[in-house]
Amino acid sequence: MSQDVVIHEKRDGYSVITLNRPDRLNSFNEAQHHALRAALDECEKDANCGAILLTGAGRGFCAGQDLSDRDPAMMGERPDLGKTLETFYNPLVRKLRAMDKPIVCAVNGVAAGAGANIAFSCDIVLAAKSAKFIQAFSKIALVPDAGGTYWLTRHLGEARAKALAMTAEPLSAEDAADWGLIWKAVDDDRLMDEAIKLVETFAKGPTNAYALTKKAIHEASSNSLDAQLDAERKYQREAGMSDDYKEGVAAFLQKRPADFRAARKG
Ligand code: T3D
Repeated sequence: MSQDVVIHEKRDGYSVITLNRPDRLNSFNEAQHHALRAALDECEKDANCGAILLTGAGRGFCAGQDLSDRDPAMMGERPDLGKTLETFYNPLVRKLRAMDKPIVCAVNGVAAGAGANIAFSCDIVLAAKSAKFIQAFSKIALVPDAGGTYWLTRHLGEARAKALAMTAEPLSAEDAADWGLIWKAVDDDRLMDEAIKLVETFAKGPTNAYALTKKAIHEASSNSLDAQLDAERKYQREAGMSDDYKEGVAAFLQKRPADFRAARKG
């Protein structure tokens, strides 16, 4: 029986999606792309899913493209990698970015090539202290993809972006956190507990406000201050009309914890 290359567990208010090809460090073949896309589509449509946790099985998070599917000895002609990006990696990054639910990524081990950049495409990245991020592309004569040139340059600036991409030197989880590329590096044995705590908080939280916050922050990197103030006005107007906002303020005034999930159910 073939194993599930992606495991999708639906829990109370959130989903855990685990890349599951541990013997290949969860590198992507087409089956894993399709399964991950299906899991994310399901989360998107599921009103009971308020947050997503993405992680990897075994000792790695994801080693990018499965290179055994690119073996020159097996391929008749040179591959059109632009096509594979357009078919698989680009839609994946766009989907993670546009998802209206928070996505927490728990990087449990090495994240290399597109695997690193898929992690950076999530909203909040926690990594085990033993994990490393490797822009492995230059080792096989490729260019960083899955948003790598974007994330590295935005978060780190050109100097560090170019050095990481051109040397393929591993970046430790702690340096990634110190450099502002991820949220936190945590002790290995604490990683899943911390990540679950976070998604549980998001699952109980104001889903629509999170979605609007994501949009506003994404727009900030290309907006002027004026345009950003306008965006904040637009999103705050929408947030202020929500049942979640009514519940948040009522709970504050009544000195009790807010119950957004009950408020949304009416
Ligand atoms: O092609 C397109 O469509 C374009 C898109 C490209 C996106 C990309 O991601 S390109 C970059 C592809 N990824 C890499 O180049 C990384 C390759 N892997 C590594 O450099 C190393 O495995 C790591 C640094 C990630 C980890 O090293 P280490 O020493 O901890 O583990 P290992 O022994 O190298 O790997 C363990 C096993 O996983 C091993 O198999 P084996 O010997 O036990 O049977 C290894 O071959 C396999 N593995 C690791 N990465 C990949 C892989 N198999 C296929 N593809 C991989 N990417």
